[in-house]
Amino acid sequence: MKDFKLYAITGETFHPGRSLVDVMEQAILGGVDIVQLRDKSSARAELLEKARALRELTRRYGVTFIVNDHIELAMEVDADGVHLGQDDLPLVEARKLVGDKIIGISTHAIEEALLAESQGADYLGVGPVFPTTTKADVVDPVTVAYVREVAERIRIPFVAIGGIKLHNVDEVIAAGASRICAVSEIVGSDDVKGTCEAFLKKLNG
Ligand code: TZP
Ligand code: MG
Repeated sequence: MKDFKLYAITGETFHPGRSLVDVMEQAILGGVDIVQLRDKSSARAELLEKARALRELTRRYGVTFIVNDHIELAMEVDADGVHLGQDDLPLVEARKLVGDKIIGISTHAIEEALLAESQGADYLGVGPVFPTTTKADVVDPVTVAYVREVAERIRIPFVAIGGIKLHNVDEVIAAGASRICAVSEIVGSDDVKGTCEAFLKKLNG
């Protein structure tokens, strides 16, 4: 997959009154290179509409587009890939459905990371690094110790996620992360573009 540094996930509850496409466009203008549609509440028709709109937006800017959970929706809109958690369809089964599209896997422990790598994941999510309220039923924070362990033992790209803010991202980078994902800090910002630029400045150190 095309390499990336800053990964933004949608979170519409963080930007009431601003449209999904406008907010994600600001993120792209700020330098985000992956956009993920993550939406746990919309019905299928609405989800499809959002996926189509974000596919059009990301294609226009040459940005990678990932759909969370919904493999067949990802195929329908020709997303670049899917992101799956430990309780979603197993990677080996998902691979049969998506072919060479990107598969990202959320991991919370090194055993999960090693397994996903050996089964052909394209990238790993590593988190939640810090406490977060963005995700319901989230597992306990994995802390930067897990980031460090993954940085030492995993060869495929990984992205740190969960409670990452401009004020704590330095710790995550110091632990070995060179790719960062954030939801609330980016899409809930009054200055989405500026926040992304500030993250990238830190990542480019
Ligand atoms: N997966 C692990 S933590 C998380 C997801 C989707 C939410 C991260 O949101 P935030 O607002 O950046 O803490
Ligand atoms: Mg999932």
